[in-house]
Amino acid sequence: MPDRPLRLGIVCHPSVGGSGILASELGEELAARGHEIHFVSHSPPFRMPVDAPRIRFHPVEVNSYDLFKYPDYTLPLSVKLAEVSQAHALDVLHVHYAVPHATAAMLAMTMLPKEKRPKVIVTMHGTDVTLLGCDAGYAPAIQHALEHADAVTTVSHFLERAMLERFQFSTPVEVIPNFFTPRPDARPRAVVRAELGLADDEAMLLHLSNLRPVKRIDLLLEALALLARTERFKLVVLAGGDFAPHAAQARALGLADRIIVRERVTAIEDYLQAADVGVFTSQMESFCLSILEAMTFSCPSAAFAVGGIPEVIESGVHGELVPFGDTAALAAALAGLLREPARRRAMGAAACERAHAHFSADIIVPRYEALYRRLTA
Ligand code: GMT
Repeated sequence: MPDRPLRLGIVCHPSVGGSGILASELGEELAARGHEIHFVSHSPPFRMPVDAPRIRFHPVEVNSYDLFKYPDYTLPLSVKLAEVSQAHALDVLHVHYAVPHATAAMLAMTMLPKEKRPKVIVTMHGTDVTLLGCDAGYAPAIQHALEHADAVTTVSHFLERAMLERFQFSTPVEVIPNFFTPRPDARPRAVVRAELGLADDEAMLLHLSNLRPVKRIDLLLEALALLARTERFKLVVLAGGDFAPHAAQARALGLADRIIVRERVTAIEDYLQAADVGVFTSQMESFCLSILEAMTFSCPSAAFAVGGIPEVIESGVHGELVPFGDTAALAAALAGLLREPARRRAMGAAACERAHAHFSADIIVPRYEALYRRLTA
């Protein structure tokens, strides 16, 4: 008899950030494979499909009370998780990003009779280890929640090592890398380039991120100022945050008319397929979903070799990696890619092949399904 579809709860931060995007896409893929998906968050996740079959969204209502200086989200989330787990007889509750989701899930389980508790999986995404994991106000709570989960996953071996250095717990850990499935209905490359006002001899560089401090937009602009001395290009920024704080630096470096910002774009595929090179300057990435998104469109990237990025691309094969902070080396790597279109295309093709072979939904989603099945067997 075939395995019955599973009833799965997914908890994530809904804003533009890697963990929420990955969680939304995982939910979408699992629903397409016949499972019933229940997203729980304070707002619908950024890339969650609306009106898709077998996908439901359960909002967490956060009230503000005069007594509290700061509104509390963890308790209403835990109550909602207990309610949804029981009402929909969830098999698994998969929480993405430990804070505060893993603690809320743990608390929710203690509100339910043992036989009604779904298995809890915590996926660590990055700053829940590398930033909050170093904060004395959070670390003990993260460790406690990891100890009480049924399974923990991380998105790279780098993050697994970082997590095991910081936290002691006995729950089994599995590395399941990120995946990306591009949507098909992209506008033609020429139409997108025309929309952006790109001349025929102008290269299109692409940066996608939430622009948080860890993305080091200051270094991105420094590298591009060096590149601008010799190359013709425009940088398109698909921004999940406000670019305004960086505008003064861009102007001071003479880059103002070379930067095009598009905010909260959902059809990222339009821009990915039109781009020549991706450029990323984070000081830390556990994986860097944006590099993978570019890879699936045969777009090689230049980036700093930090965190899990070298697990995603090999320098010189699928893109170029340079030491963190070396903006001159980054500019030189970018100039090389722009001047040698044949090498750039070969790297793009290798990147695309690697994305499909290692980081596609067909490879990764069955690994999550297998984990769910093992836990619920
Ligand atoms: O940095 C972001 O874009 C947000 C952050 C998140 O958790 O939402 O991203 C982290 O998770 C992504 C998905 O697993 C990873 O691809 C990113 O590398 C990771 N970011 C950091 O570690 C800084």
